[in-house]
Amino acid sequence: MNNLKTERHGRVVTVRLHRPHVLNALSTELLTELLDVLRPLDADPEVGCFVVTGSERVFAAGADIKEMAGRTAVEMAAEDYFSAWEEFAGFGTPKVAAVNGHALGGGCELAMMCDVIIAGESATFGQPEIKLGVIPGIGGTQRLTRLVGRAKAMDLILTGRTMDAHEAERSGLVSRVVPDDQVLPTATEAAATIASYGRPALTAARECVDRALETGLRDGTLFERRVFHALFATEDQTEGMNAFLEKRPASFKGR
Ligand code: CO8
Repeated sequence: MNNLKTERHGRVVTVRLHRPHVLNALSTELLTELLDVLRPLDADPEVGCFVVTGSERVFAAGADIKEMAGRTAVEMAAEDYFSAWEEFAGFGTPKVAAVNGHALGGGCELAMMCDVIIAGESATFGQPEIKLGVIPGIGGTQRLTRLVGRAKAMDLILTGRTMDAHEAERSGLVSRVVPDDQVLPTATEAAATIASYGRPALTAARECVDRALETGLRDGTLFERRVFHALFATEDQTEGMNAFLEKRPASFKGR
């Protein structure tokens, strides 16, 4: 494990990207390690939430430019370069990004693959790939546009400029902006709260919210209603509602 540091506290697993000499550039090796570490944890019912973070200076400065620079189009296509990020995006475990410093290119795209983004006041976000003669390639043109809208996405992607944390929050990219030294504590607290709830309801909520980005209102609300109905087949629904009526904390079992 050269590129990551992992800690587990209760039901929360925190993964820290650790390639300081290249500002946490997202190499294939780092991605492979990330997936190898998180895959078994994603299948572990005792794990309720992941926190992904970087250092005080940088979340991640994008894909590893040195690794990519000499590649040909044929090689990129043959390897389906970076398709493996889809596995990270698709993990069933909720993910909170704790962002200090730069979240650029693939770093911004990694944050957008998380369900919640907590950013420090000094964090910066952007998709500067145009400056390298390419475009975002890990979902940036799609996720950024869905999150901040076409006008802002075009501005960021075509100019390659960065936005500060407050603009990112106003634009709908970031969930909360907090003082820099509060990023990890806030993200960890949010993750612990999320991890205390039942997985069936969390999965339902995540799928319904994400569905809103992909479907019309009529289909989306129907999907939501059917999923809502289905949750009444879970023990967690019975427990959650009974606990409320009995004025006690709920104890969810994820069933
Ligand atoms: N990849 C590799 N090395 C990097 C990267 C990177 N993305 N970013 C920084 N580094 C290295 C630098 O080369 C430098 O190394 P060295 O010390 O050996 O010269 C070291 O990290 C420190 O960087 P700087 O000296 O540049 O630090 P500064 O504080 O001056 O600047 C910045 C910080 C502004 C973050 C600057 O490093 C920068 O602009 N980095 C590149 C940001 C970028 O362009 N990111 C997008 C990359 S492309 C991408 O993510 C999408 C790819 C899509 C893939 C598609 C697949 C199908």
